[in-house]
Amino acid sequence: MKAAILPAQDSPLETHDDVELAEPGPGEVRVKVVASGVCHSDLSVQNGTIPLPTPIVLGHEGAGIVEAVGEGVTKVAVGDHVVLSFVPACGECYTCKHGQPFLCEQSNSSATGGMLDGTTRLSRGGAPLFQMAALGTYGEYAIVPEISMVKIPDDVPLHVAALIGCGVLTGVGAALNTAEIQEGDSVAVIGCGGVGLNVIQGAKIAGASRIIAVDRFDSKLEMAREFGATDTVNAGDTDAVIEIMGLTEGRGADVVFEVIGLGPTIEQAINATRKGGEVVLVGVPRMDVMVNLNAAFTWLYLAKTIKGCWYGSSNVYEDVPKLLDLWKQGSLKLEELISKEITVDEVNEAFADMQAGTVARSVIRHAHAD
Ligand code: PAD
Ligand code: ZN
Repeated sequence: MKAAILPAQDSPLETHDDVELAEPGPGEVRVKVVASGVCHSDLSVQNGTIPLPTPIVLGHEGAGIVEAVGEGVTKVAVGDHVVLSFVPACGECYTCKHGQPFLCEQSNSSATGGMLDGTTRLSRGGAPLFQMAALGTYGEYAIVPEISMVKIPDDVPLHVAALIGCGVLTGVGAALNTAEIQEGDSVAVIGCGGVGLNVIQGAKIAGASRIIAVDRFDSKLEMAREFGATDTVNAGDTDAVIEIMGLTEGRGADVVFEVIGLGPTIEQAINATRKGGEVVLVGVPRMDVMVNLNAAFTWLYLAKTIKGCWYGSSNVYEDVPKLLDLWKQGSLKLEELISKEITVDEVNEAFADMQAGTVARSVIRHAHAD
């Protein structure tokens, strides 16, 4: 099969059509990946922000059709349409049972670039290939744990459903699950990419009355308005914290989201939050990023709450159907997130577009020539 492979850190991706798949093992499923979003976290593997072993098939935001099931698989059957989840959710471990399936203990193995047992199912020329998040949606097919997918109705277009797998669950979940937005709140979102735009539409659904979008590209700020932002700040021109203060009567916003993953913008998010307000950190920083906070003011005198948001604090089995309902009711934009449809051979250009700020999301539609 064909797949886009990252051969080594800081190298361009290479597309090859001689990637081999093993048969799905017990509890595993072969999925024909129909579409995959291109997320900043894929780029973060390429540039070492998210360290994973190479060579690796990237891609963790996808949807497809179940083609074959391994021994003991009960959650899905051949022919089912599924959204892939970049965090497996077993429902049985300590964190799943404590209402935090987005931290399922089975996902600890994701850092190995392998399946749940750490071994791989992909190879090329006899050498093993790793797969991002036990998925690897830049491949036309993927062997995936059955606990890493959610069945969806057949009438949902799969290229639209793909985006739910990461950007929508994470962004909308950050607003609806992680944060506690009250009706009428002021919200600021720093970073309006594929994930940040979803935070904006989530904040709107949660009832925020003022949504301040911050980005360094006017193109992104225009998209932000379409997704529900009421005010925009170009961080390249001005000091985002002062601008947010000015738009919130000098108090700071009730809830501020950081959706980039840089030390300075994380500090901006904390400083732009009102006293007693909430900061939600969504962007994934490099491993060596530290933040300098004044302990007395941040937490004590100003009583701010700082929350980390992994996968939108989602329960994928409940949240995927909920998001699809919101989309069917017209409250959630999905098609509008797709700026470009591409082939898997064009993924390097999609990384460049993402960095240039010209796209919300590029979506790969696999051609399945084999
Ligand atoms: P993206 O590249 O589409 O969007 C990032 C946005 O930030 C772009 O619009 C940039 O223009 C903007 N930006 C960059 N630097 C600055 C700056 N200094 N000031 C203002 N704006 C700036 O990425 P994305 O939306 O796909 O992902 C965003 C982050 O979220 C990234 O770090 C990714 O790894 C992370 C992520 N986290 C989770 C999670 O579970 N927490 C899931 C998925 C993605
Ligand atoms: Zn992602």
